[in-house]
Amino acid sequence: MTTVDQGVWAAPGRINLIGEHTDYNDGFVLPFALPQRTVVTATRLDRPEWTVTSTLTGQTVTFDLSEPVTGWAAYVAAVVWVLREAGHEVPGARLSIDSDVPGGAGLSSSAALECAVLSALADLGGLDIPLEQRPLLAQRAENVYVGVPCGVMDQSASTLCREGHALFLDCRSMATEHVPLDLAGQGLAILVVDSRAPHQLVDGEYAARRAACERAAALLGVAALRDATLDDLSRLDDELLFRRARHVVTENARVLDTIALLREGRLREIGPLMTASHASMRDDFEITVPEVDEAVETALAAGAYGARMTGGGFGGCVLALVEAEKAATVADAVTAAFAARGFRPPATFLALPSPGAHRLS
Ligand code: GAF
Repeated sequence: MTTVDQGVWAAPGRINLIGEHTDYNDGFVLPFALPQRTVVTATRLDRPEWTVTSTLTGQTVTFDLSEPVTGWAAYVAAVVWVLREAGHEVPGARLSIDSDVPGGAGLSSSAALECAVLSALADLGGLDIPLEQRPLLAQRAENVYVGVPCGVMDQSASTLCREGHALFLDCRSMATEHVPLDLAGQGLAILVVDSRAPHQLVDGEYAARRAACERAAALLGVAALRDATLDDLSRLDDELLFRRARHVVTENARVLDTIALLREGRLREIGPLMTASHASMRDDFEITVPEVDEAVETALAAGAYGARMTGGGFGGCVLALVEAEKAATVADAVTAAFAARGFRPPATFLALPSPGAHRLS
């Protein structure tokens, strides 16, 4: 592979149609990439040193990996680290980073950064890294270097998604199917409501959910909750573990039901599955907050076919499947409901299935 002196690369944020907290249980997810993306302008250097500037904050960080890197630049250092660890000769680089993926909104701004940097470094160095290996590398960078125990969904979506499609991913085999998601063709829209309730994966709750799932799987004697049935769960004496596991088992089934409908082009009919997913996250997995519950209930009352929180939880965004012509009415209803409850005004936008990471110039 030939090296590149400089260029511009982009990787998107994502929204997840359905399949939450299933990825690290070897289960199924169905995200699609957003138009919002992180853009990295990069120049190769002739020494093993990385200088990273965030155009958002104006901060510049230089590192050579001899010392630990913390803060936002850790996500960049993590990618350099993981590529080196995988045996690649990573080129030094000057990187300028810009992004319109909202941070802390559950739209995968971290994965967008990792995947954009990975694309840039791979091309600058002429590194031969097949696309399908990149999500696992980026996930490992985040798990091991940054210390966030995330699954592989976000990095997969940011890397592998295609315009106009959702990505059906089996997180055990890493098999993918690009499922057409022709919202406009069916007169539909996906309205995103950013509740603006802060969301933070590193605060322990995410790790606690993951640990509970692993404990449940161990008690059931299965490799992962992907392998458990609802009947199996009756063997769990601990009521909390039972509910955590029930979320995962039922959520995997909902992803498969959703896929079956999408393959037949029956988009409107996925609404009840989305809403059931939200109820499961609220009642069994206990990862919702009043703002996202309000957004879901109001969207449904205003005519959405289905609505659910997306991402790790404890804040972040809700997506609602609506008739395109009703999107503004539903958005206004949610904004009014937030005002009535004294919540911060939400941000709303329509989600368009967009391409995964690629070189811009
Ligand atoms: C976060 C994680 F990064 C993902 O891996 C996934 O677990 C998601 O929360 C919940 O579905 O985005």
